[in-house]
Amino acid sequence: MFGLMDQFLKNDPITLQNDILRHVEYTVARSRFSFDDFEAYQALAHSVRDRLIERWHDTQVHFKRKDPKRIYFLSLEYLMGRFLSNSVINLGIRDQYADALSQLGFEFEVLAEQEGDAALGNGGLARLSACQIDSLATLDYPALGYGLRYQYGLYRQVILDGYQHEQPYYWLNFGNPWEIERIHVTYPVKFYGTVEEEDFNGGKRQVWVPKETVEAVAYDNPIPGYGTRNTITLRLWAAKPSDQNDMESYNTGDYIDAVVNRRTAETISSILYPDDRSHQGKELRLKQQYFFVSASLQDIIRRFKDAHSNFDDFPEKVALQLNDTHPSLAIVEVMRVLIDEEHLSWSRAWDIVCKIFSFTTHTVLPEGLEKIPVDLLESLLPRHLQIIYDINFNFIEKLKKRIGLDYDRLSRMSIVEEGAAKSIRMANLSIVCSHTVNGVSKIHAELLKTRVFKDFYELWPHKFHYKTNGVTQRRWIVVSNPSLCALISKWLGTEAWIRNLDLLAGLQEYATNADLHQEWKMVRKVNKMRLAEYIETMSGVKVSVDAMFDVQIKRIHEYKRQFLNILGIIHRYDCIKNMEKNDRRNVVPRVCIIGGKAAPGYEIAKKIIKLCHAVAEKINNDPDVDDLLKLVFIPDYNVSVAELVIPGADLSQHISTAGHEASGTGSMKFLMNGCLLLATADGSTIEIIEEIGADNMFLFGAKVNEVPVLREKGPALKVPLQFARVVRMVRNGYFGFEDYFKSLCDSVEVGNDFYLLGSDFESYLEAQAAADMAFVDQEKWTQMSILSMAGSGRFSSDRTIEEYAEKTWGIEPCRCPF
Ligand code: 26M
Repeated sequence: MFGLMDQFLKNDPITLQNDILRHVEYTVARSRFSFDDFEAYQALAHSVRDRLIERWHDTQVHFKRKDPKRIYFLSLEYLMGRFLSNSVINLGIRDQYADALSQLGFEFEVLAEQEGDAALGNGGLARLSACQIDSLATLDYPALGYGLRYQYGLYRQVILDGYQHEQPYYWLNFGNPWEIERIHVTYPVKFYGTVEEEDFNGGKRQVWVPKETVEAVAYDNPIPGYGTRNTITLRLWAAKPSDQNDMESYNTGDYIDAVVNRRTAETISSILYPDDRSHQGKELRLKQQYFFVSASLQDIIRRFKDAHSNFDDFPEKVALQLNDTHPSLAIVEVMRVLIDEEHLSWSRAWDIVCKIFSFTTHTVLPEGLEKIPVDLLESLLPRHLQIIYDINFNFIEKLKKRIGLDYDRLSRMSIVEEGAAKSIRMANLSIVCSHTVNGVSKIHAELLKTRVFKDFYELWPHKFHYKTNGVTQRRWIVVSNPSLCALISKWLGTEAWIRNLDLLAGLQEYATNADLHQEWKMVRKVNKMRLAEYIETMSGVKVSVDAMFDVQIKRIHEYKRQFLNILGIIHRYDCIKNMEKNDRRNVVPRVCIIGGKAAPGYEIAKKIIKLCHAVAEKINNDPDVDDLLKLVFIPDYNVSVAELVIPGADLSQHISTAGHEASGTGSMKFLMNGCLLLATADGSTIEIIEEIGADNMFLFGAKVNEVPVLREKGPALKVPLQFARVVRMVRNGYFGFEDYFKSLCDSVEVGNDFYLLGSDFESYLEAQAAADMAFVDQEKWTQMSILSMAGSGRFSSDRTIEEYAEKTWGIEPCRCPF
């Protein structure tokens, strides 16, 4: 009997081989006697998919039977990267597959490289969603992630003559075996139209008469947990034309036009906005947000109504997490559905809304807060605008009673921003309607309370919390650094750390053990060789693995200060040039590696990329310098590039101007891999210092509280001579492109240097010198490296998710029996 079987699919090498060959023949439709690496990858992926689906079905049935309170994670961005390795590792069948493949004459690693990244997001926020989804599955939480299935992911970065160019990334070109199209899970999403008043129960009510309908189709991506049968869903929505739109044609021309117009529906989910800074008031972006919110909520409400008839139970069964303000229209949509469609009273609907939403913000800067122009909202979602006005009216009335007629404060806190162009402040809406507002690090929460949302904190101190970000060790150690993974398990005598990262602390006692040192250095060297090979293929630059690999990879931003890094490299170059030949022997050789994308419209960020190439050109071709200094830019930085670069890094830089990085998660990935950090006391670094101690890091720069004081000084700020000198070199055309770099140089001149590169420069160079000193003593360096890794336990997304589950969402694990 099928019903009594634990699982249909077996995982012995013979079954796996047969499965792969069957998929070559029938799914990929190639001959099982002749197929290439890509076709082998496709067949392999389908065979893994079958196993995922089996567990996924079991999990969904289990959740349905238990009917626990669920967490719905709403995010417009996910940077999932590749699925293959992560899936087979979480399923616990990587070695079996590797064996099966080798008997077929294929290497697992080689096939894994065939997969393109799922890059449906910009940067930190999007990768955080991906890490958190992995933790939700691993910890058995009844969770479901919702997102958009963009056809064009984050653009491909191509460098021509040192300039960034953006190319469309049509990632679905070769099919996507990791998703399951649910042609029957579709919902109509409506736009535009008018609001009419009609009689209802002896009174009046507002009804929205929309004008356009687009269909949302679900694509499910099964997300397996590690060490559990639980496999949860990441449900991504795609837009399709709807048959509900009127399409009466009177002649051929009308008919053709009508069909052509249908295709505009698909544009809604076609492209990811490639900016990680701000909202630009674009209609398509607003459409995406509402499309996402409406489809997800119809799905959530349908699931609730399947098992419940009274909406008062809704908060006992549903928690909705807003990943930044991008999905915050969900608040308004729940109000609209409950009032207009389910006919609840305003106050009952409001009661429910106030219990179900939690909001996490990922920005520090007030300028980064999302605003939606009222005229846009009025034309696209007229009923929603009314509801926002009503929410705001009630809020302001109550607020007046609390704080009196302090009009400045009232207008700062209002959800509606008055002015020439009226707009809706999405953060204010989210704070007013959520029960909890989370920051992403301790310092971030402090800044939210004292600066960004001070007025709200004073009103509702109980709402404000923080959950320090974390990353998943499954991807960032087990998948990306298998030899370190084996070493850790060997020395700890267990693999339990893969589900409980705190156990890494057990390695502290071996921090000076000579045997561990030797094995550790070996693992690191092999990873560096792999990275050196990649660098040579990508940029043609040969680098020595004996040099210190110094890495800065992240989105390019002024506040992240890649420019400071480059100016430091110019200084190092200048010093080597001006040295006696004999003294050069004392220089610690470095390979400086920079990678990251600039938003297409972000001029200064693009100039930083060009400068990096111009400086690299000069340094890498200077025989005086030789192996003492190399600079390489790694193009098209993404998740899978990170998986290759991080394990091979000796030193990594996290050097944002203090008070600007909400958290930062890259640093955690480096830390877990035994890379030392050169950093400012900003974001999560402050908590990393608490865990591993300042002695094991290279810290520099102004502290959060010093930054405003320094800015205050403006033109009177003292700037070191070396700084003026390196900026002048760029300005005077030492690296060419004088005119092009002028505005970049202007941005750090005295009086104009908002991100304080000048005033931090001296201590930056000191920290760099300290790193050189430490690197000379390889035993000391290795000890620091071990202690970095051993102290990284707190920065697992498992810990973050457990905190959210207990303190914010009020949910419990729901483990599917094996
Ligand atoms: C908004 C509107 C329109 C188009 C795009 C956006 C937008 C998209 C992404 C704005 C911001 C976006 O991301 C911000 C982000 O990635 N923040 C980072 O979040 C990380 C996870 O919490 C933190 O570690 C980083 O410090 C923070 O910069």
